[in-house]
Amino acid sequence: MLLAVALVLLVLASLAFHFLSPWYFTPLASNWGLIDLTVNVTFIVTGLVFVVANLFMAWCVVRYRHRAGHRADYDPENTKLETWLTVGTSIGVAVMLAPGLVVWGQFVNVPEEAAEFEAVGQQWHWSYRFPGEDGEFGNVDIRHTSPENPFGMDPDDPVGRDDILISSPIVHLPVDQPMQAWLRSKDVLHNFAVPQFRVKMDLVPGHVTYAWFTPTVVGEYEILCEELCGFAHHTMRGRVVVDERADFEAWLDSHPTYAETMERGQGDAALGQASYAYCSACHGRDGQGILSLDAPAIAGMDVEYTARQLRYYRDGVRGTHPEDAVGANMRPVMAVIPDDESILNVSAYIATMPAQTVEETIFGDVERGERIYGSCAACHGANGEGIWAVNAPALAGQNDWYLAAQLRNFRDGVRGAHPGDLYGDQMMLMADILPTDDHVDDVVAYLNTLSGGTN
Ligand code: HEC
Ligand code: HEC
Ligand SMILES: [Cu+2]
Repeated sequence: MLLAVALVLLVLASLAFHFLSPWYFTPLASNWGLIDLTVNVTFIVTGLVFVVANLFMAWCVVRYRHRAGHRADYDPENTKLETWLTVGTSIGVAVMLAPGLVVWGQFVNVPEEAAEFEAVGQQWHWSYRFPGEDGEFGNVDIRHTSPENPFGMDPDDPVGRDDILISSPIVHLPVDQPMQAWLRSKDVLHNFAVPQFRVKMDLVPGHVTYAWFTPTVVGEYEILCEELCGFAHHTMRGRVVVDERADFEAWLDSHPTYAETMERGQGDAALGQASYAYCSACHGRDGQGILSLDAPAIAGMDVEYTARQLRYYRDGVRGTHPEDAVGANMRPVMAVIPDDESILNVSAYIATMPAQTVEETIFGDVERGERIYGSCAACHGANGEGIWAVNAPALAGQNDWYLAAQLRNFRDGVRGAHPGDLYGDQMMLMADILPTDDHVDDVVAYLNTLSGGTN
């Protein structure tokens, strides 16, 4: 009797959860309403079977409970019942699968009028490419990939010269325009998914896959990497902004073509040296950092990373959180190097400065720190040397008090939460494994032991 009551309660609770749960579809923002239909059909068919089977079981438990003097019938063959069950099950399965096959047919057949773009996945970052004026993509090959050529563009292919390269994880798309997304991975399996579009497709290294959709609602949506296998894919977030056509075109025009990125160069260290005189007041003549001013070591820092941080300070992405009094120090500095070119020049100079030895000020449980750092090494390198391919800076050789302050900042959302902070989510999500200041000190104490060398 108790079992029967439990079964009925199970059914009621499941139904209540299904209808009252706050975890439901996000509002639809693409043409793929049919995907919702197939999911709903599956819910209805499996839901009916679930309710009927459990209530039937509850009824049997009561109706055929043990009673003295009663014996069960033995009925191993019942053709009528078996036919009935087989036909019923087949219809149920067919109803569930048939709409899916029809929708899949549409999902893999891209309409003629679709425009194209490419989404490139890498650990743990999205970037995008548009075909440019000729409407055709240039050749790419992983063998051409380098810090100067992150898309792996073939330098000898004239078709690729006008390709437009978007190295940020934020992409804009025009509303009501069917889009074919070509999906390319630079390293491991990834998965491109925009919940509001109901679109989801794997990126497979060595292949180019695709998905298509028509964004129907202007707005901003998150791109998720829904790859389960592997490390840190949940930190791989991008954003798609659906614009009116004119806004989209203005956005696209503001990005460089491949030919333009080649001409831009890597900054002039000699010119940058002149502006460094100003920086030395806080960061030290040799870029070793000065504790009393909270200014970190910067000598030898990677050009791309330095330039990105300087643009962040300039654009208010970093150093503007109300609790970031220390970061605010860098905001007025940017008046001295306001444009991208002078930022690149001073960054190029900083990269040429020999790394300095820094003093230890934080002592913690180095062994525990080493265990924690196991989760960081995939991005920052086993020796804390930094890995340009995943945009993670060197940590070894940095002042420990500065590292600890930054980790607390990421943990508390003081750094990284600004929507323009391209990799902030990654570090905010990673800082979850450093819940207390002791964890922070331990991992920083371990970083003090690392050489930073690449071997
Ligand atoms: C008034 C003192 C001061 C001056 C002048 C100054 N900085 Fe800074 N800088 C700081 C402080 C303090 C921080 C740490 C900010 C934070 O916590 O976000 C910092 C952070 C930085 C960072 C971020 C480092 C990292 O690892 O993320 C860079 C890059 C940087 N400064 C470059 C420069 C350059 C280039 C100049 C000269 C054009 C300069 N700074 C001038 C005080 C200064
Ligand atoms: C998924 C890759 C990834 C993982 C894992 C990761 N980081 Fe980072 N980390 C980054 C990236 C990318 C940046 C640069 C952020 C930016 O450009 O603003 C960064 C920045 C940092 C900074 C700021 C450095 C500076 O000079 O200001 C610190 C400190 C840091 N990470 C420590 C850690 C620690 C400790 C762990 C492990 C608990 C960790 N990271 C795990 C990707 C990662
Ligand atoms: Cu991924």
